[in-house]
Amino acid sequence: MTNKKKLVIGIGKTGRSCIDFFKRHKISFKAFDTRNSESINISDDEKHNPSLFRFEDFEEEFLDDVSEAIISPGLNLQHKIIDATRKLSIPLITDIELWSRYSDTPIIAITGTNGKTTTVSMLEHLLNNLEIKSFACGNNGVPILESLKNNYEYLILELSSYQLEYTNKIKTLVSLITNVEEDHFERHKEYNSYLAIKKRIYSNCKYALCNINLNNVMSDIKKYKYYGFDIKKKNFFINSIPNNEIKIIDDIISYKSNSIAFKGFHNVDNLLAVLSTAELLNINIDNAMSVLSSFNYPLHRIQLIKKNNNILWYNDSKSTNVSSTIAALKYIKKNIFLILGGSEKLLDFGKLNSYIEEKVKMIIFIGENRKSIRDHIITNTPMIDASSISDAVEIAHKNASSGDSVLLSPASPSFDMFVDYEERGMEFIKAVNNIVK
Ligand code: UMA
Repeated sequence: MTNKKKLVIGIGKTGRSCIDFFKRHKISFKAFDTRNSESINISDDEKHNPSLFRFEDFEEEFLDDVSEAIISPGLNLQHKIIDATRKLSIPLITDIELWSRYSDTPIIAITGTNGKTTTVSMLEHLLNNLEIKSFACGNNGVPILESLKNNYEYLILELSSYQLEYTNKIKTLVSLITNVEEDHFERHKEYNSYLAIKKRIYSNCKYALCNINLNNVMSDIKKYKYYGFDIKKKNFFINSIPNNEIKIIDDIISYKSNSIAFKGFHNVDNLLAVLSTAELLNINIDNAMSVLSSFNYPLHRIQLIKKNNNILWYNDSKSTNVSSTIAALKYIKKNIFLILGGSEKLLDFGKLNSYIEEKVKMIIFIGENRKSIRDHIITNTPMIDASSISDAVEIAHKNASSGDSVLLSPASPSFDMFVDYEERGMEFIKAVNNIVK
């Protein structure tokens, strides 16, 4: 009888972590990626080993000895490999389900359109600084199987809608949604199906945490131990209870003797989410606030990179949807040169109109979706096309004057011009350092 194998579908970060795991545990596997072998990161041995590694296409016999398939989050469910596995009744799982067979470390799972990685990083900073050994993983770029190399008290798992769509009930201690704005309609089609996928995070949780703003669409999850966080009319809610001792003055939030600088009110929501989670883990606000005052925000999020001739230059390359660009436009007070655009995503750029009218002095377009954005924007604000990031920086440099801010906040993914948002942000920083002197 043939030795049955696991099939890894997709050889990106997730697939690679599965392959490494199977190798470490001497579990037989084979792998498939829909892309050409030249366009992914594989060794020569893997490239020339067709019995175990296939690219672009496969014949049905390739699946004959497969017992189970592990699917990557970015893979399109319409691909024929999915049909083929279903036809042969091969179970499809994700790396998260695979992980759960080897560990029962409690999970704090976090999803949301924006603020996921910031919230996950804040919580990881908090727990580790209190010597509660924790590990942040998932959509933040660290596949969950990596966590099996050490022992942790908690895993802080960032989940995208892509991961939630493919994963069955994930058992969690805390499940948290930061916010749900329009995003990823190219895959989930419309808001309600995107929201329904986000809510899967609660399917097997002990505590359900959510931004109070979403209360009206969360009635069905109130069967869990449900708590809300939010700032409402200057009241700060932690686990649904208003806290009168928290105060905000300018960009500083304080509680008793501890203060923390924050960047934009969206980050107050993120902080309240972390304080709510901390409380569920029996960490009091005093302790949490004192540790969080040393937290540094992740890069590429409204990151001030240069001040020159009283012009501020901000890198917000992480903005891959309209609502995160709105958050940046709310944060910067006025006179903004906005660098906008990237790869195509079905979003309503018209939502930017009122902010553009109020604050933006010039829009500089980069990326392939400039026409879609122009079609939505109604404004008298000058709009100009740039041929590259450095061209956009040149244009802003020539036109901006004292008191202005230049903001790269594309409201779009980066894949038309870059590997990812980090590369886009680094290119921007490089161009600013070269051009603005
Ligand atoms: N792909 C193919 N053929 C394949 C497999 C993948 O064409 O056979 C394509 C996908 O369509 C996608 C790309 O390759 O464009 C990467 O897909 P993947 O599933 O192999 O991705 P990984 O490299 O495993 O990275 C994934 C997450 N990426 C996606 O969900 C697209 C990473 O999130 C995550 O950090 C990583 O797992 C570790 O958990 C990135 C992301 O862009 C940051 N996430 C989206 C977001 O945040 O909006 C959802």
